[in-house]
Amino acid sequence: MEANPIPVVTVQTAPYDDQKPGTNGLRRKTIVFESRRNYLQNFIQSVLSSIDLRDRQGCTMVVGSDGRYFSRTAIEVIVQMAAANGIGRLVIGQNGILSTPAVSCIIQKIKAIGGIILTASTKLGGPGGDFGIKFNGANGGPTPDSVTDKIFQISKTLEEYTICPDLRIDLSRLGRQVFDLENKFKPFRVEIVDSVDIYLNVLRNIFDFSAIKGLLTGPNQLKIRIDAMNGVMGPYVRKILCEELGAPANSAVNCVPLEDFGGKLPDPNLTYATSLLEAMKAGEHGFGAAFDGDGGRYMILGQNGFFVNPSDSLAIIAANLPCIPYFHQTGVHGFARSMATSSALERVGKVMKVPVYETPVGWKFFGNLIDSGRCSLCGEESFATGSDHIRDKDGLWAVLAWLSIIAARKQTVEEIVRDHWARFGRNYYCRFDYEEVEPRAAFFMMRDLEATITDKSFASQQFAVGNHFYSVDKADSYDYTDPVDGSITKRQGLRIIFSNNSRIIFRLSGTSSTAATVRIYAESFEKDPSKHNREPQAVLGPLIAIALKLSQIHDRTGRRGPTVIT
Ligand code: VG1
Repeated sequence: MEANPIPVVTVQTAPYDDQKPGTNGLRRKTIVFESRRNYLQNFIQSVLSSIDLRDRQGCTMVVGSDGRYFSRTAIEVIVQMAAANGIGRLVIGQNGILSTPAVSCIIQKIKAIGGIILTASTKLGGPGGDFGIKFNGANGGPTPDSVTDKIFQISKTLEEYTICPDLRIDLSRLGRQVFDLENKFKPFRVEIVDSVDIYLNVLRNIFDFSAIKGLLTGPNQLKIRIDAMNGVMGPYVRKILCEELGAPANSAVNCVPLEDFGGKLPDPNLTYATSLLEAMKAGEHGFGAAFDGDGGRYMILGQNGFFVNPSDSLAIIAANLPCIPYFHQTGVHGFARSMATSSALERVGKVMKVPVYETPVGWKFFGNLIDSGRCSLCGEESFATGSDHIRDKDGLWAVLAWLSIIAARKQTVEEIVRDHWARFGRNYYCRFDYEEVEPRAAFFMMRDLEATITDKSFASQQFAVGNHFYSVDKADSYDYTDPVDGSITKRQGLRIIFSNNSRIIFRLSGTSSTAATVRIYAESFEKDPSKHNREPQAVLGPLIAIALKLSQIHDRTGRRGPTVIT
């Protein structure tokens, strides 16, 4: 304990009008946090003030980061402000490192009031990159709009914040650090915890570790390659997959968390996880996976680089839940997917007689469904899957789910996927991203498109592209009513659903730090197994053509094509 109590000071500040959290937290260019006066402090004060004073006094919060540049500076400020604002205890990952699923898991385990995660997920790190702040609530999951709206309201009129500028902690030293504060009766405590242990213990009770170990060791071992992309997952991959489950040390690559992720985007898809793709194409490994910066998202590849579409991955895990011991205890109550995710999950739900919920994009919408016992498994097309074991997306959980399925079914990744298609049909799916679009151009394009598709005449519209015909079944701007608390979230994307089960969806991303990103999602269903071998983009070509024509996106944004296709 310090000899003299640490002073608590109040600092005058001026509010910002742009601190509205997006799909998951506040994301800005790092330079915005670094150079705009009190930009970080203002937002943290708004987050802390959003917690009712009675709940805040003496409570516990969790803090972690994906290790990106500026995280350490931000953690220091958060610690100083948490202390000054009456938080009793902070639990922080060693060296500031905690994956998003680990934070969610620790919040639940220790009954914390919430947690702050410093990450911009898949976005570039470093001084020229992005920085972000996610705020998860007492259930462990991303806070709903009611909370983020409150934070935004507070931030717009904020005039001061409180801080203990002299409080210093040692992020590297495991264990408890206690501080006496001026004018506070109770000491403020910080607990530095191992980044992996608590989360690992939860996974141990979910999966059959010995079955997975059997798969990864011995003469007939499955050779795996796991790419942590220099994000937060390195320590988790090493400890859990290598040390605990026996995968050889050289199966894990890029396992040192770097402040700039080695200059690459920690985005696990075919565009950015190219080194994994190349390695898998060599044919030596039977299973490959990559993670994003904060460990929520994952990509699965089979031998020779066979790609598992994330919407398919969700459906396949759903269909194979009995391979995971956890679900024998808890049962399977329901599934959920975001509206942009393919409807492959519905086909599984139908066969398993399990309800499937559709939500807007963003994990925060799954929270109520899971908390109320309606949902056991959920996911998004953006390479994210999770279950009711925690309240956030969990990339490593999904990888262990896949390994459990492989161990139980004794099939390759490709065989499992092809069997699934043969049984349920194949939902061809792809997403076009137009990044860094001029915001006004994107806004007006969406506004006009909304007018077009919600016009009465559109409902009877038919389209012919080559010899393909599509007639509109339903077109709307997607509004969501939460089945648990009845809250309504409006205008979450533009949907065109055709009578042959094909769909096109348009939406503006809520995670870009500058400019706008337009996403176009296309899906069509094919029952006939003899037609399951096609290239998704070829199959979806006619739908994409309709999408481009209706939106006029190329004319309106001055683009010739998308920046990324997944
Ligand atoms: C994207 C994804 C969405 C995901 C969100 C946060 O949002 O599409 O599925 O939940 O990122 O992901 P948007 O608004 O840009 O489409 V994460 O990995 O930062 O928690």
